[in-house]
Amino acid sequence: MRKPIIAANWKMYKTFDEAVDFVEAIKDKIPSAEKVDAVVCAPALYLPTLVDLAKDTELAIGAQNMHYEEEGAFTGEISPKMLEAIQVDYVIIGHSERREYFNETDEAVNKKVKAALSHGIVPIVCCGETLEEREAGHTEEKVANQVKEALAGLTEEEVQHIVIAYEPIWAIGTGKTATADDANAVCGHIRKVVEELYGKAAAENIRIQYGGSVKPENIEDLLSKEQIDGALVGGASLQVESYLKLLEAGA
Ligand code: G2H
Repeated sequence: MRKPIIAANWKMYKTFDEAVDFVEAIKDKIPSAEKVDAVVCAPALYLPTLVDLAKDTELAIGAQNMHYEEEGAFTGEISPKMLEAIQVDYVIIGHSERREYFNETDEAVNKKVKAALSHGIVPIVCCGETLEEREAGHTEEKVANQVKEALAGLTEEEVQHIVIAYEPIWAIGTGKTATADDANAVCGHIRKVVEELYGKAAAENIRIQYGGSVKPENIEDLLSKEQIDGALVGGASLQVESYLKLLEAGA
């Protein structure tokens, strides 16, 4: 059985004080990590403080992006070595907003996935189709290609440690959610792609989240599906009550 993983993606929201208050408010109310992995992916600026606050609790802290190089002349960037040094557990890689607004390519995503793994950080690798691609019947092909490119060159062992987030772009922040059956079908297709590339064990162990307007009202339906192992949540992860309800649904 795969353990659900519910990850908050705060994006570029919350001041420092708001972030600290949020973690203070939830840290002792999180369901056991034996039942659900609870993650908050916060703005980079807040990571050391939040990691410290979350120490000895069931909450894990993640970054929303990183560079693939260890260090170098890359003004404004943050490296996997830096994240590892402050004990960040997860990093979101290849979110559609980064692909769209920051020209992140499949090749860069692949380098970042490898860099995260080599620094002991679990990458949450995002994939998903546009509305145009969905309407043209290209959803499966699009996500299969993104997943193949993102995982290229990984070992069977490494693949089992990553998390994939299927996020149809048309469902992000729009209030439109894929139906649970549609999301389940695409997650199942992604698992099949992983099986073709890395075998049955890797496919059975890899966790695949759904993301895109997940909220307390729809998460139970999504998580009841066999192929969906959790959620990557933006808007509904910003309020304490709502995030705790999402975690309860996963537990
Ligand atoms: C998709 C998701 C979080 P939201 O980007 O990754 O955001 O839940 O607001 O659609």
